[in-house]
Amino acid sequence: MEKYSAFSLLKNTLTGHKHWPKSWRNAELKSAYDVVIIGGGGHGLATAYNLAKNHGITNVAVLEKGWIGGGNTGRNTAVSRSNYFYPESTRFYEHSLKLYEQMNDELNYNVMFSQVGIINLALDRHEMDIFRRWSTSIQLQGVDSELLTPEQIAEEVSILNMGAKTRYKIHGGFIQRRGGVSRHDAVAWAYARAADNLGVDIIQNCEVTGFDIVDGGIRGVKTSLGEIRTDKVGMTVAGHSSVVAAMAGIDLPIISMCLQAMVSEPVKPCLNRIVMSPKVGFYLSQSDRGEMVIGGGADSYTSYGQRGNLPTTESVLGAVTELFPTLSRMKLMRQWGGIVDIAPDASPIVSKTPVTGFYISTGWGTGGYKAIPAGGDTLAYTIANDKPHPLVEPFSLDRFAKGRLVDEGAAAGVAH
Ligand code: FAD
Ligand code: PYC
Repeated sequence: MEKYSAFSLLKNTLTGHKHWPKSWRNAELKSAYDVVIIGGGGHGLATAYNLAKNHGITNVAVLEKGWIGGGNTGRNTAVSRSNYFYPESTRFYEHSLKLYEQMNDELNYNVMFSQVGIINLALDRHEMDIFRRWSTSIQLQGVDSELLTPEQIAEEVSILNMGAKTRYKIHGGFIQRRGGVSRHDAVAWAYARAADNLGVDIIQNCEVTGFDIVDGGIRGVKTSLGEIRTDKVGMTVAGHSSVVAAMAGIDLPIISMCLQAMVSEPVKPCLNRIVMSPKVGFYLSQSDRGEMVIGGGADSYTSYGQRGNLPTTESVLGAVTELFPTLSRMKLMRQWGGIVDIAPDASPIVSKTPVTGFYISTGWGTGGYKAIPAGGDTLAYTIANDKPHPLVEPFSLDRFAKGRLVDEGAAAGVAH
C-alpha cells in the first residue's frame, strides 16, 4: 500500500493528479466466472469482498451498468443504526452496526463513521407510548437505547423549537447513541479496493440484459459486453430488482418508488445529532461540511423516475422549518432521488430463489445503506454454501408464501 505524505499530496495536486495509483484495476471481462454479482453498489461490492475473503472464492466479477456507487449507495443520507423492533431485524442490523464500527480497520480505509447518535422525536402522547415499548424491546435485545424527556431533548438539540406555541409539541423521544453517519462513497470505494486486492474483477459500464437458464439452473449471464458463463449469480441491484429478477422468470413482491433527499448551503456546526420524526416525516443531520442533510418519506406512488416530486420536497421542508425555524432562511443547494425497492413487510429479502444458482439481496427500501456490511457478509455465505446464513433465514423469499412476515414498517424510520 502506497504511503501518502504532505509532499506526495502537493506533487499530485500540482501535476494534475496524474500520478495517483489506481485504487482498483480496470479489469478485463473474462468469459467465465465462479460467481457473477450484478450491481456495483455497496451490497454487490461487499458481497464480492466477503466471497473472496471468507470463502476463498476469488474468481468473481461485479458487473455494474454505470459506475460503482452511482446507484443508491451514492445517493443516500448515510444513516446507520440498529434500533429495529423484532429480534430477527435487531440481530441482523446490530451485526451490521458492529461491522461499521470496525470498518476502517477491516478495510484500511477511513469511511468517517461518526457515531453522533440518532434521536426519534415523539410528537404526541400516543407516539411516546409506542417509543417506550420500542426502546424497551431494543434494550431487552441487548442494544443501546435511551428514552429522553422533552428537557433532555432540548439539551441534545438546541436548535429545536420547544416554545409554548409550536404546532408540534415535543413529548419526548429516544436515542440510540451508537447510531451515526459515514461517508457513503468511501464505503463503496473501500469495498471495491479490498475486493480488487483479493482478485475480484470490477467491470463498470456493463449492463446485464438476460440469463441463460437450463433445467431451472443458471448457466450464464447475457450482458452489454457479451455472454459470461457461470452457475452462480448474486443480484444486488436495489431499485431495479423486479426488472432483473423478471429476466430470470421471477416475479418479486416488490414495489419501486423514488426516495428523495436534499442539502442546504453550509453553516457553522449547530446540530450534532441525527433527528428524525416518523410522524411528520422528516429527518435531519449536519454534514462534516456544514450542510443540513434533509430527507423524508418516499414519494407516494410507484415510479422509476429518479428525481422526486415537488409536493414531497415541500412537505418535508415544511416539517423541518416548523420544528427548526432557525433553518427557514437557509438556501437549499441540491435535491436528488433514488429508486428504492420495498417489500410488503418493509424488511429485506436475502435469499435463494426457485432458479438454482440465482441468489438475491433486495427489499432494502429506504434503509439498506446501514445493511451493507452485514448484507455482503450474509449474501456471500448464502452463495458460497448454497444455504441461507442464519441471520437471513427469516428474510427468505418464501416467507411471503408461508405468511411469516417481519413487519418492520414502523421501525423503517421515516421513509417507508
Ligand atoms: P445500489 O447502490 O443502488 O446499487 C445497485 C447497482 O445496480 C446500481 O449501481 C445500478 O446501476 C446497478 N444495476 C441495476 N441494474 C443493473 C443491470 N441490469 N446490470 C448491471 N448493473 C445494474 N439507507 C440507510 O440505511 N440509511 C440512510 O440514511 C438512507 N438514506 C437514503 C436516502 C435516499 C435519498 C435514498 C434513495 C436511499 C437511502 N437509503 C438509506 C437506502 C440505501 O441507499 C439503499 O438501500 C442501499 O444503498 C442499497 O444498496 P445496493 O448496493 O443494494 O444498491
Ligand atoms: O433507515 O435510518 C434509515 C434512514 C434514514 C434516512 C433514510 N433511511
